[in-house]
Amino acid sequence: MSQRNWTSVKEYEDIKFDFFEGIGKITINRPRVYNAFRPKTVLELIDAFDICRERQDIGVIVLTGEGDKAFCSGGDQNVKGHGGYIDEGGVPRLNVLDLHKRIRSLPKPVVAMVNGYAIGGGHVLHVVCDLTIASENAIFGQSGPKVGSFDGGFGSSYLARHVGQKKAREIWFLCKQYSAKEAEDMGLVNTVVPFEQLEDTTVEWCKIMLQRSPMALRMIKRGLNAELDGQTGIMEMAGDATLMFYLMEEAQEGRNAFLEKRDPDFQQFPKFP
Ligand code: S0N
Repeated sequence: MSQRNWTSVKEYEDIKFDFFEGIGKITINRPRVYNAFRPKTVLELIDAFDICRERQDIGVIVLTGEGDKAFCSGGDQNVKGHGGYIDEGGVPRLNVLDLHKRIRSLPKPVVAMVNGYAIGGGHVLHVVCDLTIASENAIFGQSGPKVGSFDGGFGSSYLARHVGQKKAREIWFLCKQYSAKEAEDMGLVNTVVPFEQLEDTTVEWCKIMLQRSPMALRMIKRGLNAELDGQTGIMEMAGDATLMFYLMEEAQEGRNAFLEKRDPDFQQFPKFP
């Protein structure tokens, strides 16, 4: 395994957030509970993803779990109470849904680097990421109907887009666990590598994406999301079309004419077939 000088971006209690040559690496750091998340973990993850969105020097984000046992085992059963996962103020929350939305709308590729169990809500986390690179020891599965929860949102519908309706129902109804190879065969992960090569391969894939056009990657992610996200997906894609329009002289002519108190001259711009 190559050694990399990851530098810490920000200190948190439940996660680690590091940077290396264009890559933001976010690690759920609760190995004692197989990287299960509590509301605080999710708030920290949202904060780190928001920083990744803003930072110009971050082009790709990697999400992983600490250690060699688990990527994430879902919601922390120790803090599950009446109405959800209880935060430090005693309020029940399901704020992981806000994290799913963040990952989907972040206009940069997000790669799940799955280093062990991806179970329950931890499985959903890799499902919502753009790519999944798994180590050979990774194990995938939903556990909700066995442990008293379910995700009828992206965890079901988007999962079905990956593996098909029949397989998605099997995964949820039976709560079986699947090896990395089985997950690869059903289209749930992009590639499987030995554990020692997991980070090397992930960084290699990230570096390839960093060489690609960020706007093209952004628009592809928007297009693939829009198919499933209805009006919200169209809104995100249209927002980026507006961004590109603002970059064109044609839009600038409208603004300039307004500020200069004259009629705009749009006739100078081509009307493409
Ligand atoms: C991961 C499993 C299969 C590993 O089994 P194994 O190897 O036998 O290890 P264990 O001894 O069981 O575990 C090791 C230690 O880790 C603790 N631990 C593991 N998972 C959790 C957890 N989720 N919460 C708290 N602690 C956990 C164990 O207790 C053990 O600690 P010690 O040694 O001290 O006893 C196996 O551990 C397993 O099946 N884990 C539970 C998986 C689970 O139930 N996850 C929660 C599922 N539910 C959710 O994620 C909620 C989803 C949700 O809320 C949601 C709802 C709507 C929309 C979206 C979501 C969403 O989150 O996506």
